[in-house]
Amino acid sequence: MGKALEGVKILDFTHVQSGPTCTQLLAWFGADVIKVEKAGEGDVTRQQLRDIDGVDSLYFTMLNHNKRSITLDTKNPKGKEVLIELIKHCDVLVENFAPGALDRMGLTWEHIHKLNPRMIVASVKGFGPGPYEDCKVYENIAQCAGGSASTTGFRDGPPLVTGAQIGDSGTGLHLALGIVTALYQRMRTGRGQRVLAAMQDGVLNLARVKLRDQQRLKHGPLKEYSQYGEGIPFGEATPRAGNDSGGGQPGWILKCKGWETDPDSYIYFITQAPVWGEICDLIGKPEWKTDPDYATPNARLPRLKHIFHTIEQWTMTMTKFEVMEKCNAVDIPVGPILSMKEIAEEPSLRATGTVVEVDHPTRGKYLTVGNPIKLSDSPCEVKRSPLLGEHTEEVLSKVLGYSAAEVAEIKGSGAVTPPEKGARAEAA
Ligand code: CAO
Repeated sequence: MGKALEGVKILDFTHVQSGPTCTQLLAWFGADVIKVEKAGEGDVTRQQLRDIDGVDSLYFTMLNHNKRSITLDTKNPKGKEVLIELIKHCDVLVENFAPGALDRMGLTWEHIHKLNPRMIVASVKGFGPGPYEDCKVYENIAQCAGGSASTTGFRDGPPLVTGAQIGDSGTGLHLALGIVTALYQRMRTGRGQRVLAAMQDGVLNLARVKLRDQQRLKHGPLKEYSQYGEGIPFGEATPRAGNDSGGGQPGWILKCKGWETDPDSYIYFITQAPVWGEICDLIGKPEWKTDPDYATPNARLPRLKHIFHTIEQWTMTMTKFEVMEKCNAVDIPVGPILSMKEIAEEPSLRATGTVVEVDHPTRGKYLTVGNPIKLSDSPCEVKRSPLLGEHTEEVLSKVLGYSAAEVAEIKGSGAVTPPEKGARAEAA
């Protein structure tokens, strides 16, 4: 069976997390992703947060599956020549350098467009055009500037960042959609275009419901926020909402049996209106079904704290999985708080390829997150990340068509470095 993006060649000039997330997805869909890394050093994450000495970090391996790696010093004249050849051969250039870095390499949009009018140039930047466009940005800066941090956490505490990498991986996802959209448009126009995904914009897109609430505030208090029931006035901006649900069905995180010793013995419980009767029966409060203080969603809004406290007395008598079983049996939406340990060991996630075990020549076996998007006609096999420069010769000769003498000349110029030992051993 073929792959959706078979035949698409990506010049992957990305590093750290945001860009590599995007190109990894494209590789999983079948694109040939050629990662260009600094000669001798490679993507900085190869060495960051290392758990095993001398071995590519999990940070790197988990973001760079199914790619080929070529080392190239783009500041060396011969290296620049090779880069230009890659631009001519590829369909998409993806980069997430600091603002201006690509221009400083002499690769302005105008120049790239002249070299290859079909090429799509896709960039992640911290901010879009405006006062901050020249700033370098990392994950948590984007979470703060995109409105997520100010609306995350508890009302009486400081703003909080989330564990989900919505600034980096979230923006990588946005960029990937931009790229396939531009490829689709290119089928009609024959022309490449620029694709920009700014991290601030990506986070704001994911925090869209909080901008919704900002505008609703003008018309009165946000009744589904628990501070309403507690009689605490709202300020001028969307407040932090603790574990309140961001939608129209109130929810909260409740303790389950064992919470005193297990930090993840909790469940998210949603009091969805259509199953209110079932909730009342389960928790032993059948009278709430007809009591005017509890019978309708509006009547319940000022009493949410008391309601969730009462439900919690029931959830605390069972494990989170027992609560889930009882609630799902009558269609009440609940979500167990799963630890990363539980997720790593969950057989159903292994069965679907969402959690995958991969073998690596220098690291051995490790777990990774596979492709979360499943296509029925484009199966995804997760292949280990490349060693630094593992495919340099292969790309020079097979993709760019350099002769053996030309490859030797490029190597002699210092534009590329020899592949890592492990890569040589594998190739032999
Ligand atoms: N050969 C030679 N030089 C190379 C090279 C190569 N193969 N690849 C990159 N370089 C050079 C660049 O030309 C640039 O040099 P100059 O500054 O002299 O022009 C330099 O390496 C480093 O690029 P950088 O500024 O992107 O790297 P940094 O570590 O200083 O900044 C980061 C990192 C992430 C803050 C910045 O890249 C950034 O803001 N990116 C955009 C937003 C983003 O993606 N942030 C998320 C990062 S986490 O996912």
